[in-house]
Amino acid sequence: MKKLLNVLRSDEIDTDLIQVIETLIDASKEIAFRVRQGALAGVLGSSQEENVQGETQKYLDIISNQLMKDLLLACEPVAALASEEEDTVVAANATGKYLVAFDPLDGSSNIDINGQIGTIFSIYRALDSIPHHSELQFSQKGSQQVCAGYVLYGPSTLLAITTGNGTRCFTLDSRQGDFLLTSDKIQIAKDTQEFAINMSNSRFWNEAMKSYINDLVLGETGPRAKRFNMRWNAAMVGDVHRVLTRGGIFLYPSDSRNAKQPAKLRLLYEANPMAMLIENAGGKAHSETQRILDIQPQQLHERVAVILGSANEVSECLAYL
Ligand code: AFP
Repeated sequence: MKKLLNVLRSDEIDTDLIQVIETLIDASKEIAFRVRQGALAGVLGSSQEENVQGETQKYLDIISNQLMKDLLLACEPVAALASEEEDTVVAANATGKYLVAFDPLDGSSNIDINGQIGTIFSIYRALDSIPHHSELQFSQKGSQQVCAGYVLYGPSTLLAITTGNGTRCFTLDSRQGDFLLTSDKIQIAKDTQEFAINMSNSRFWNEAMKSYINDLVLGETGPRAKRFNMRWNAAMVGDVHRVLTRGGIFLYPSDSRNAKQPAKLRLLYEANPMAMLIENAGGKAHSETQRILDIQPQQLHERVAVILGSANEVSECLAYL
């Protein structure tokens, strides 16, 4: 089986970008080790700290974020980084060419229950026209990403990655410590009978979304005339990986729970990287109003509604909206 490094080299990826990707992979291996140690490594439970999102930080959130920061700051080609756990942009190397945005540990609510969690990353070229540590560096549209990926800490440790020419999946061979190519050029089925949404929020959705989901639940007895199944991992990496693997539609729509915060998922280090992976696998990724990769970011930690997965099913959903 091909090793990740050989695949990247055969794709003639810029050597500096390969160095950034390798640094992210090294960090994910360290995180994977601590995740698998769990309670034995004393990394479970919550700190007394809150992050910029107003969320209580799990110890593993803090450890994972620090690991990623330490390794990326020491990686010459990295100009600046942005993290779900950092209030603002962190300047790295003045001569760096790349920006890295990441969610060090997505699915934190799953940590203490041994559920699926993962690391999501997104890489852009630094703009020479503005200072590297400026937040404006990260106001590039998702379509400007040069690389996007996630590492899923599940029964096996998987890497899904794209540099714009298809989405591939690699599996960590823990004996050798290499990620080996296990799925090349993933193609998501255009149709599906499986949806993923947190149904407990249904009374807070807009009427169009309520109608769309209601018709999925009606199955063969309703206008869709086919039965649907439902899954919800409460970790985007797990739900997106299932969609990449066997199709489906994943939704986190806007809702009225908090007028100041109608959406939950973050554009920079959740929606955009996942959208690049999904589109490179033949799927679609939209907010409720536009293609996610076309969104002009306004704020570093802004949030966006997400509807992604099997192309025809996403189109069906958008028709309701
Ligand atoms: P946490 O990292 O705070 O657990 O949030 C995970 C997440 O951002 C995304 O990975 C999930 O799809 C979504 O939130 C789950 O949200 P709910 O807990 O509201 O279902």
